[in-house]
Amino acid sequence: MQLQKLANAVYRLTYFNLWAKGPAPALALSHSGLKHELVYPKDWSKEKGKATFSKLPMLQVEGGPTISHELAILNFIGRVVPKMAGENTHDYLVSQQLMCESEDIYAKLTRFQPTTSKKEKVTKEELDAFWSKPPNMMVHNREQGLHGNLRLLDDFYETTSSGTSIGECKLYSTLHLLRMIDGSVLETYGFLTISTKRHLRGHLLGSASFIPLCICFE
Ligand SMILES: N[C@@H](CCC(=O)N[C@@H](CS)C(=O)NCC(=O)O)C(=O)O
Repeated sequence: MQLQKLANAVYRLTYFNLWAKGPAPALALSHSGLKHELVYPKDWSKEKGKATFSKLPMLQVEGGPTISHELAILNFIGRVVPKMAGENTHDYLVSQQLMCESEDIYAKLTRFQPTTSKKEKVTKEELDAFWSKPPNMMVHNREQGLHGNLRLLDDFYETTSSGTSIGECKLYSTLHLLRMIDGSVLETYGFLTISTKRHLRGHLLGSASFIPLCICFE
């Protein structure tokens, strides 16, 4: 399918009623201007076997491809709508790096943080250490805990000219996820707090609010 056709196609994003890996693509679709709808799976136990890679989120293009994996979906939206990827090299690189650092945080949450369906993943001491601050920035990044990533993001201090690139959609989705677990998590981070307030209170949450999403990590 040619890019011109993709730009005019209708998109369907399927994801669970959870604030986890669906919101960033939903935000990106919303900012992209692409025609789209957001749906929950009707009966996941029946649909799982048919879904590419057997998981969600999944983006279907009417008359075109189906894409799995959150980051692949975000990058695809950036390919169809170049302003979402970042139109100059600076914006592209900022967007990609914010997206990848945010995914690092998500991966750590998956490892440590209890979810509604899986309560105990690590010991209480390990979970406390994961949330403790200030982080020791001299140890291997997998041992730094959550605040190691937040410190690095805050120091990175870069945005794209639009502020709503795919990387920023992933970043704000991730920061909001953290704030759903602990409302004070960003208190000591000037840049992240300002950016989050500006973007989450404004159009980002507003545009995603038509699909209700529950807490996933507790
Ligand atoms: N690498 C994938 C991971 C997706 C994933 O783990 N999806 C979970 C929900 S967050 C899922 O579909 N779980 C239901 C299942 O596996 O049956 C991505 O980044 O999109």
